[in-house]
Amino acid sequence: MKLLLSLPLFALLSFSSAQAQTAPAAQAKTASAATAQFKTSAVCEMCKTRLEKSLAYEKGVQSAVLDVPTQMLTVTYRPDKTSPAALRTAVQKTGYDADDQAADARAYSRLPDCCKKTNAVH
Ligand SMILES: [Cu+2]
Repeated sequence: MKLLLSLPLFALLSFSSAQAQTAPAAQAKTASAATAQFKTSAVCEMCKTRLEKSLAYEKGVQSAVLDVPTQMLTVTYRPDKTSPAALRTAVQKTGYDADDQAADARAYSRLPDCCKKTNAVH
């Protein structure tokens, strides 16, 4: 999974750096994407929908996919528009833990009971 994700990313990165040497002006249009992964406290399909939607609205995010069984959120983003720290904060503000950072308490309190982190993944 990790290898499959990193291969196209590598191709994309080499493509844009090659382009940067020949046509710097074109680089902005084809800015490379980066990928970040966060371990979240998401437990169900509702969490998946909520998190993916929330991250999709974040500046610079190209895609966000949560794997419910592993609770891993994979975000593809534009490094010139956002950062892993900002994305982690977005996860927390949606009500979920992100790696070792605890969820925003108010957002977490608004989650339905089925989405509380005291539940096992279901
Ligand atoms: Cu849920």
